[in-house]
Amino acid sequence: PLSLANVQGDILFGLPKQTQSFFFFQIDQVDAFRSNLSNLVPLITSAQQTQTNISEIRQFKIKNNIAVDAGDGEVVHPDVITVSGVNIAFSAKGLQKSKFSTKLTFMRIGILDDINDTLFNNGMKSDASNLGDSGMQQADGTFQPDWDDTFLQEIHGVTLVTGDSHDTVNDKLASVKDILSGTVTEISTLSGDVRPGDEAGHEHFGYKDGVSNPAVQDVEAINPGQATIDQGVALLGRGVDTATTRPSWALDGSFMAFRKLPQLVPEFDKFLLDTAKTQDAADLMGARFVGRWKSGAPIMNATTQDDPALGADATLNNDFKFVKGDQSACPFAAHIRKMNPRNDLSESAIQPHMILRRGIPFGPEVSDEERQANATAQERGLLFVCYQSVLSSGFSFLQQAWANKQNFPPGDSPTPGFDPIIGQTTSGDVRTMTGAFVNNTSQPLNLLAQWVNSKGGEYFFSPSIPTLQNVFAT
Ligand code: N7H
Repeated sequence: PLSLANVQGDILFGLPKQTQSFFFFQIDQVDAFRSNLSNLVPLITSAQQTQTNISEIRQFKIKNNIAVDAGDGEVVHPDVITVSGVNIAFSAKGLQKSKFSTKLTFMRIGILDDINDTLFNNGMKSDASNLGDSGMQQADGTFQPDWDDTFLQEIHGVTLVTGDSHDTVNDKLASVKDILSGTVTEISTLSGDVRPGDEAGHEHFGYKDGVSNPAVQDVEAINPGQATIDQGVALLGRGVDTATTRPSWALDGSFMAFRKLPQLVPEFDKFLLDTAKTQDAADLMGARFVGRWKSGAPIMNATTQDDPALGADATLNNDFKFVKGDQSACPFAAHIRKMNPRNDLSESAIQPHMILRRGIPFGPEVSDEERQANATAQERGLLFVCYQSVLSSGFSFLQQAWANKQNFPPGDSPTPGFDPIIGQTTSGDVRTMTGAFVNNTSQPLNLLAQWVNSKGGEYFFSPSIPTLQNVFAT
């Protein structure tokens, strides 16, 4: 049976965080790196430790009358409790470099150790054009995505450091760098922060995030309406994943998709107001884009206005289904309907595509100047992270086959169109959707712009702690 002590904490529960840094590195000295890794392993936060941390934070909040968070890794309020977390993950190039994978002979037991995930083996850059990222076809036939320099370089690994404050995270990150020093080169460190005050837990467009994540079978209690996924949808070598051939060291690991997703917030708000004319109508249209109001309340159960009590109640805020073939209450193309088409498809058809989301916002709050100019001057958005056992069923599938597909959910009339939040066109078509206008749901809306534009990322493998200790480290 699964032991929570073996799995890295971000996968199953989400490391608690007020702030988080992602330290992207290249491995220079393989043998020395592997030896230093053995000193890093004691710092790695397991799912068991994470579960304890989250329950301590919840107890503390209840005792002090602080609202308990319904979402993605408990948000730690600064100066309340000191907590930190460390996880580590490797790209395919990183594993090749350290001679574990892929299609290279596995050094210790002499088997061919292909981890058996083509998207992982090839890296995210090879997937960029399929995902619909903008970029240029090169003369040599390769696609050069319009990404930040960081992600155009060869990244071998990433260390995730989370905590209650910048001081905590910076101290912890300094220890990590110290342990790995001389064996890795830093490519870049990206940091994200929970938004301030009442916006805590909300992404930059203003919507509560981390409301809906599936529960993993036999790991978590579930709330009404929350899906339970087979352990093998999240973890390699478990449950349904045993059908795929994996090297033995892959057991209890998970693929982590990382994406840097800047968001054009004032532009998004201006589009809504220009299109809907009044602020109330703009708020409703925004909620119809997402499928939830800013509080997290699902529009299926709060059709005309936000209901903050509903948004905050974890026992109610996932307890809804869409009505197949009907977009009067929620557009077919709404982000949460595209990403989890409850009732549009059967439960068994959706389950293999479920992911565990662990992102964090980055960048400053929108300034008065940006608000007045309706134009972004400072980069902000989401450092998107999700875990799954098969990238071509999880992140990459959701982006390509559901968000970017105009006729998904299938069989609906009028055609749903693009996910207005994350849908991307691969052909340079204009993005349109139906269902945005509550009084005429068949009227198509030309979205005019794209407000989330990927600046890169990578596919990583987050190994089990025993594998880090006994196989990767020496
Ligand atoms: Fe999404 N947003 O603010 O609009 N997302 N998302 N996402 N997303 C969700 O249910 C957002 C992105 C999923 O089970 C909510 O937790 C933004 C990518 C999935 O009902 C909000 C960005 C992918 C769900 C947002 C972004 C997904 C989900 C509602 C990028 C995968 C759960 C809160 C900047 C390819 C669906 C919640 C369910 C929910 C937003 C990215 C997937 C508010 C701004 C790239 C599976």
